[in-house]
Amino acid sequence: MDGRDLVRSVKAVGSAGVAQGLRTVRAAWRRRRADAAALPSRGAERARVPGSVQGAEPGPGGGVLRFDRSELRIVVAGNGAVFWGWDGAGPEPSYALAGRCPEPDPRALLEPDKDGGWRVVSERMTVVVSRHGAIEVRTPGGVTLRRDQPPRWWEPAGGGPARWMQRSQVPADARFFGLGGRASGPRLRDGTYRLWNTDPGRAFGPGDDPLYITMPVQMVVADAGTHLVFHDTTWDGTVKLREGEEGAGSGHDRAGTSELRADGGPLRCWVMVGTPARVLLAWASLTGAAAVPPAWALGYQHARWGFGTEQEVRRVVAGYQERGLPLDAVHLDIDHYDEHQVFTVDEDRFPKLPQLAEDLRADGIRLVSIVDPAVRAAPGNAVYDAGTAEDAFVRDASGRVVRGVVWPGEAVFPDFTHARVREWWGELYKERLTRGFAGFWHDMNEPTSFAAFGESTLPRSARHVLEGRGGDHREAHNVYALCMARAAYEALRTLEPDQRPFVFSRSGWAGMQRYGGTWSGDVATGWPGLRASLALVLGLGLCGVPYSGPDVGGFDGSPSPELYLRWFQLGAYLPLFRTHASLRAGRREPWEFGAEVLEHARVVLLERRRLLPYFVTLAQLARRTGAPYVRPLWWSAPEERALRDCEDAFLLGDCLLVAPVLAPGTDRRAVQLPRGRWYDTATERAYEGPGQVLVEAPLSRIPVFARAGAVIPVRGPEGDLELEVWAPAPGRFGGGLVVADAGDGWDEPEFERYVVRREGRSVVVEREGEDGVSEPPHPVRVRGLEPA
Ligand code: NBV
Repeated sequence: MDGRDLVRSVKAVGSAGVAQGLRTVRAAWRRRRADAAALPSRGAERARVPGSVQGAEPGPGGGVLRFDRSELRIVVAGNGAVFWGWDGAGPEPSYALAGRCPEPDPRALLEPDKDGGWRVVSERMTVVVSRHGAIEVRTPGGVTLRRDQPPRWWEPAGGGPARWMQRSQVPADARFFGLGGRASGPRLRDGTYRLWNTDPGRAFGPGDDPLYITMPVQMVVADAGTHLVFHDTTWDGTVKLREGEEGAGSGHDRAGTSELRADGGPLRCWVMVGTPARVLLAWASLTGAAAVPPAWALGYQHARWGFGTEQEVRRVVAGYQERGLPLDAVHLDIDHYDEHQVFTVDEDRFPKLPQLAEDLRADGIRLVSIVDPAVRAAPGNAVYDAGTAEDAFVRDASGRVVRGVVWPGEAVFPDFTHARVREWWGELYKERLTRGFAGFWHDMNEPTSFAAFGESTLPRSARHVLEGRGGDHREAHNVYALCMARAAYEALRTLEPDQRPFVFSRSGWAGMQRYGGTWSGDVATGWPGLRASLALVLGLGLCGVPYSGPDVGGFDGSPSPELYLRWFQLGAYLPLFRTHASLRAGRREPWEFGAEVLEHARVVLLERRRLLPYFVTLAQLARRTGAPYVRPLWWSAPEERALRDCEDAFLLGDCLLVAPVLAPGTDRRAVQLPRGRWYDTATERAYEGPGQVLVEAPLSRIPVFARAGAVIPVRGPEGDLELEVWAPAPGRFGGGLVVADAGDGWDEPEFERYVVRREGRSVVVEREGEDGVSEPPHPVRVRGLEPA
């Protein structure tokens, strides 16, 4: 490290100053030394491929194929997904799977194929394995969706984990999505994407990769069909993507390629085939249903790093109330802690927190607390003392507790991969509940530990329990936050059994939706950051994480009034709608940007509140079906290429199409409409898709379209549920599902199904039940009918 690095590291930790800077230097050295001692360099490596197939053993749902130097296990599961694992890898254990692996599909059989290969035929796909171990996934109609070449391994001659590589081909027209939260998406362009959860250490933009959530989950969309592939390894790795090229009818297409390299872990994967909806349903059945946030977490939330005092919180809340602006939650950041120590409160600046929480609660506003995993390593700090007694903290290979540096200074890290530690940690949320907090915001859990040089995380050699199997940070890193979320979620279920927990986490991994959602992290203030906000939400949704949203206004600096407003207008249609900013950033309250912005922001807030029942419905549907609230335009028509390439608009559920403004100086914009009739909700003017239309996008609003025939549950003026129904085109039908709010507990809500038909100049709306149709139990307002 040179002097410049030192200066940078001191700056990076801001006001904590020089002492903290020096700690980060020491921590970086410690990290380097620990890894050098415990992780021998790989040395000479032997490369290996499977060789030729020697025999097959059919089993339930598939079977095992024996190759010269490896073994391949294939199982088609009852949910339609197919699993295969090399070198004897089975589906379990896995951090991604929810509970036990689905049962094999007894109808899927392993049979000989031509040229000495084998195949497994199932209802949704055919998997063909060549004599040398190439694997092809075909649609039931025989079209190839993916072809994996035989994998390769590199084994260190002196023992240790084998690295591996899997190269795959996809159709020339295919587009890639997913891989966790990628700021450059949602369509993943050619490039190399790393699989290692990373705090970029500064506000990020579309060019920054990787970020806090990485997942080996790819959604591949092609004319021939959509598939999701999940390589179930938590180890560091990369995915190199290259989109294909079509030879314009010349017959010389170049296939798209995806090349996955992992530093270790089993070589195993799951593939799901079908429509996007089917694929995500299968993914959810594999990795778990998404937690449904309490209704208030589907409202508008305001956060701030640096409220500083209770009075300031009250002042800001009063600012919303005086102006008649709805507000559902306030988030307290690390500055409310006593010297940045988790599970403490600075009693001087926040002397009556429970009172504050109670007062806010009386006004319908919940308090949310940030929770950082790092614990200040100082005897006398109760969490440190208890964790030490509990032997809860991560140790290095020689048995010493690993020390890193985070906000509270020298810090230690709970090992969340240990059930006992999760239980201990979960109990600590009792303190938060007693203070009056109703929700939890997990930060810094990549995990981040500041380092003056090298990676800002724990040493790779640090030991983890990994549910009793034992291993090191190379394997545990990517699931650290997932396990932390599990600790909180499971504890909250016992601590407050009649409330659905609200947990959202900066980092995570496949399956994190079981415990809650996430947010953008420190998205840079600027138009590119605004675009990245949408990319992240869309990409995460396609990886099964439906609840997320950006720091509206961006994390750092000060957005222009225009940028702030456009961000606010977008944020209102995303699941997590939250303004937030850094300690030294400018204000983010809607009245801080002038009278005009305030008026437009008020409209936005009222509209979000009006749409709350629709968000409740979408949250329930996400739980039941795996479909994210926010979906790419190609969701229902992946074969429409113009939709596949559209990245600046999205579907909110089945009913709405939102076309945010993502560039300055805009007063109109082009919108790509999917097939069918769409109404501009502001003017009720009807447009016929598919095709592109140009619509007004004045500063006062962003274009939002409703699908003809849609039934949208909204909050009426008295707070009751109403149905907003958009007229089907003449001769057409419509309808949809509405899930009424059954409170923030665990009562099963009722799913109401509506059908809509057009009868001449009028629209008939009926509820469909087991004993036929009936009048809707809510007031109905029909929109979009052209005047007589
Ligand atoms: O806790 C402070 C911030 C928080 O406001 C932000 O939302 C997180 O993403 N936190 C990061 C740590 C400091 C980042 C510079």
